[in-house]
Amino acid sequence: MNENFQKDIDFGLSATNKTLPSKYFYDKIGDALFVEIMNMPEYYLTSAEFDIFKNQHQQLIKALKLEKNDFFELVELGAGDGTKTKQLLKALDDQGYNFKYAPVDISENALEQLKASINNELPTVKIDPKQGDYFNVLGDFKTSSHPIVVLFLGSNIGNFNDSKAKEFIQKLDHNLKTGDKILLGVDLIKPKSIVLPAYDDAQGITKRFNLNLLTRINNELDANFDINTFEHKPEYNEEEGIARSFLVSTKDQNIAIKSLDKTFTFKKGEKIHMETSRKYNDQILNTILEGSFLKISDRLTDSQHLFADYILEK
Ligand code: AVJ
Repeated sequence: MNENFQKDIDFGLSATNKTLPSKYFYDKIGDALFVEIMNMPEYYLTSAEFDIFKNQHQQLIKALKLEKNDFFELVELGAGDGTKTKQLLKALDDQGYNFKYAPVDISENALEQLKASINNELPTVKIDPKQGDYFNVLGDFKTSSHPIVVLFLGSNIGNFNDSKAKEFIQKLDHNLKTGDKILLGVDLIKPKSIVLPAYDDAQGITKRFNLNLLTRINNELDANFDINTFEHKPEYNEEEGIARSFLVSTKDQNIAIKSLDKTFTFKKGEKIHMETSRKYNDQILNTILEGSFLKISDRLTDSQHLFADYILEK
């Protein structure tokens, strides 16, 4: 991990347009800041998707075309704390569906907490957590004879640019059988006046979330970023439907990263691209699905039409 981290940071800061991978936001502090983000009034994504899971679980179950007596597996990629999923699990369990829940997460700690909370709140739900990178565990599905439903919620796919999203969908497609499904949660394209505040909150939590990666580089790679010399600047391009977050250097400066034995030069006003958060509609999703055997079979949105959960069927 640390070797990849070091390589990725070096690669990103050496580029003409500096960039850092947002997947490295999530250390212990980053995880906690993301929980704060999900609770911010401006961050509508989490509550909108929760609204779907809370109020439309029956429609979800119907759209997934599940059979009561046939055993199936719900695999959740990047399960987190499972707040939304628990709504669905409870409904399935109450109605006597025969299934097991397999949350996949990189964080062993997150999985242990999730398992404990499921055992406590939904003791009759079978849970089989898998620790690892999404793709390491994907290989196991293909050989399974029972139907698989993959949950990939929270607009996590939004962090991929379109070619990475396509690659991800292709890999998923290769690991699924005919009839298997994906429940894909995405943020919908909408006006800037709604999207931008979600990444530029009044309390400055998202700013701390971005700056935390510089602190992480300081701590783990022995660097000397002064986080007070970087401003948080998110943008949203309404035509494209893409939000991007940047940190902007407020002065000319050199940053030394000792473990790389390198110095990086920043001009005043120079940006580091920190994160991409792509928003979707049917057309964009269909472009991503092109070349795979996956088709959109249904779509549920929250009462305000901010967020969508798509059902993709192979
Ligand atoms: C977890 C990737 C969906 O892009 O909206 C929240 C992460 N970044 N605020 C998103 C995030 C800044 C989030 N995703």
